[in-house]
Amino acid sequence: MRNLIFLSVVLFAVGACQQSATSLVAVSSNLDSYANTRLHWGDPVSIEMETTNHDSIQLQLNGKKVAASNVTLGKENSVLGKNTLKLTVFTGAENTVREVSLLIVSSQEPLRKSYSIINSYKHDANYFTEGFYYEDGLVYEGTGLNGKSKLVTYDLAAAKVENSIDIDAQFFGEGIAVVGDSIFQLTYKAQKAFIYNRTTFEKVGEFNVPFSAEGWGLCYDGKSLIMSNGSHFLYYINPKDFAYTGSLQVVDDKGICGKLNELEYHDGKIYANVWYEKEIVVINSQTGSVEEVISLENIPSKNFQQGVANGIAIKDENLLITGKNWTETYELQVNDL
Ligand SMILES: [Ca+2]
Repeated sequence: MRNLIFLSVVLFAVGACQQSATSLVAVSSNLDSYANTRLHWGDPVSIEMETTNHDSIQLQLNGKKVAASNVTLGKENSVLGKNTLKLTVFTGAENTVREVSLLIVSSQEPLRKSYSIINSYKHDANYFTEGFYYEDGLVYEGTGLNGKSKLVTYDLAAAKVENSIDIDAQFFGEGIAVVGDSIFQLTYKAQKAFIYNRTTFEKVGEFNVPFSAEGWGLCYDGKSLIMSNGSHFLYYINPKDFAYTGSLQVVDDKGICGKLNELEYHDGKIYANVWYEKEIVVINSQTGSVEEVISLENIPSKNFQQGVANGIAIKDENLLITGKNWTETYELQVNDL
């Protein structure tokens, strides 16, 4: 929030305000003119309105009452992405409501990051990659498709499987996240997630995703599980009690950034591949702004003929990228990862 936004309401009380409260109230405003506008933090928003015969008016931004004029908007009362501005005109027992969705986009074009491919490793082409994580020489991978879904860990360099567990055929495995001694694994449409002991792969629990959504990607920021569902929303879940704790909308300078898929968290940033795009977006985990883009155009195109780049992991200060049924995993040295 660099500048103040003043929301000014110009109220023209046309006609006799002392008329009977049962009279129909007429409201016209410029609210709708903001429906198809890309706004930025710092832009002035000025609502002009005319009414007849009203008692009072109220403006709410994202459900919170704001002053009718000279209101300072900030991160505390608006978000990047879609916001709801609601105008209510009270006349006696009658309420007239006007509502508009305000789209606030990022003010800066994402930086396009350069990188070098410094290594490649064998990736099992049977793996329909849905979740991907790396630590201490080991890859943890969750795979999808009914009847083929599994959780597997293997040595990255030797491609030697250390542990593997098949998922019941009724479930389609999705994103995974490592939380301490546990591995969490989402499923696609069942709204169910499984928890495994990280060392033994023994299943130690499961829970229902606390809202109605498909499960796509999953990562962990040290406090919350972060889940994607193919939209531009990321959803936060407490891994201790499985409660929904909030969401983040992802936008760039042009608009919402949807089709977010596999996720990885690193150092305040969320890395996500965009379904069927050859790019990784790097998201500010506080604001949802896409600040950087890593194009995967330099990765041999044969891989994308097999499937989407649905495996993102951090290896030290490098990025590991693989995809559904790819034969290789690539290590990318990215400038300032
Ligand atoms: Ca990942």
